[in-house]
Amino acid sequence: MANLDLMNDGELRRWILEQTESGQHPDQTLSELAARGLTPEAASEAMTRVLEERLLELRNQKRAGENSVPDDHADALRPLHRPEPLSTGSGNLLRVIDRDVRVVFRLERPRMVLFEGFLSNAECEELITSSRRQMSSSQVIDIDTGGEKPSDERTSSGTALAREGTPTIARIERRIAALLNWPLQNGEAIQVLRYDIGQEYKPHYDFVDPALPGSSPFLQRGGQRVASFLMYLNTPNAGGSTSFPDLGLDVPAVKGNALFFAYDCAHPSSRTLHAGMPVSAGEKWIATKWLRENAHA
Ligand code: PD2
Ligand code: ZN
Repeated sequence: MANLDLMNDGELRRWILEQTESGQHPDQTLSELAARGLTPEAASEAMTRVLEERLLELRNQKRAGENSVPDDHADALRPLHRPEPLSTGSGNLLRVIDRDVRVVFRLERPRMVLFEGFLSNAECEELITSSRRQMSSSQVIDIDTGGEKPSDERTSSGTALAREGTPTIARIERRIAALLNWPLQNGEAIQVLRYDIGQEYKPHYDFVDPALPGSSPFLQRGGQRVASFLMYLNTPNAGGSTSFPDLGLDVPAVKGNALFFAYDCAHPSSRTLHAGMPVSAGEKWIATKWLRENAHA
């Protein structure tokens, strides 16, 4: 890379686009900019401006019918309309329909909030008891066919709970919809997952890559995923945190807590790479609700 000091705006723009299009992680591009003297704020501002302008350019090209770049590339960078949790105002407590929920922390990019006491002990226990009998090995989406397949990346077992299938499920789903101000119909069925010792979900994104052929059936039913809502149903004896390698953040699994995070686009620049860390003692139970752009019938 040429010396940044000697680069004009156009060269800087070209360089940022080259790094991004070659698949370089945005954090790496940001650190290279910082290493060459830009403050973190200026580096982040330059990246955001360049990528947003490029996105606009791609959209305009598409509209003008001169789509010389593959459609799907623009699709991954398309800004997603996503849920925004209720605000607590100046405190950290929220009344969500029937429960007092406490905000433990909030992050701006990616948008993430950890809630304490989202589920009662009785709700956690009921979800575990009603799922225990119907667990099977967890699967991942098959990017070639759009079906599902087992994977060494995800070694838990799980089950899906029909939307509004019991009064408890319906109550929890209404609470999620109210907290996130997002239609209940735009939520997938809750998945309950169990991890035994050594089981994990290796780093992954929860959205699908629109460029891959297997993503079409997934996207046709409700559009892209825009956010994840993870509810911890027990506190494992050791291990089992949810970790975000790009953020250096590790969220411990604590019974009743819920972790929300949203993706501003279906691309690694959303900084939502995350993993379910291996359980090292006891077992871990979670319930996950993924939110879609549109109704998920
Ligand atoms: O179990 C978890 O903590 C976890 C972490 C990341 C679950 C998922 N992702 C998932 O089911 O997508
Ligand atoms: Zn995940």
